Amino acid sequence: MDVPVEAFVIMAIELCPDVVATSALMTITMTNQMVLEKRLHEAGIRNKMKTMIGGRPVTEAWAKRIGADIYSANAKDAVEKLNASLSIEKDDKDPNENGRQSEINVNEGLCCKST
Ligand code: B12
Repeated sequence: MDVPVEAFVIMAIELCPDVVATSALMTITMTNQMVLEKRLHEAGIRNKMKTMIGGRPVTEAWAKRIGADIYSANAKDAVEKLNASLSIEKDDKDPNENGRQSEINVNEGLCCKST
């Protein structure tokens, strides 16, 4: 089913997920991945999450061009890249800080709304 970009933005604000992943199976729907990047920036939450893109016509070059964090051509590679990306981020954190996941629990998913 085609999901409107705004639905991704609303859910991202609501849930503040670690990653927003989108699949585009057609060249004409790829542009929505670019719009999503822009809308997440406009909502002020782009730096709070990773974006990951994939789908038949999608390429690494497209990911670079639109500013998506992670591209993958298949599910296995996607999981590996995401795990690597998230664990690097966690390793970078202050060990005394519980990280965004705890923030989400404390704020019941409202962490993105507070900015
Ligand atoms: C099944 C299918 C349909 C089904 C979809 C059923 C459904 N509910 O999902 C139906 C019949 C509805 C359909 C309709 C249409 N389709 Co169609 N469809 C396909 C088909 C045969 C398979 C797609 C699929 O599901 N593959 C299985 C998945 C698992 O594989 P995958 O997409 O390659 O995904 C892998 C990777 O890309 C990656 N990946 C995918 N997504 C993501 C996301 C992330 C975040 C990551 C990291 C990785 C990742 O991981 C997956 C596993 O390795 C493709 C042809 C093809 N070979 O891709 C055409 C295809 C996508 N369809 C096409 C077209 C044109 C259409 C229609 C416009 C036809 C029409 N005129 O109505 C409509 C559009 C409907 C719409 N609004 O989207 C074209 C698109 C051409 C283009 N370049 O834009 C294709 C490529 C066929 C072709 N060669 O012409 N389609």
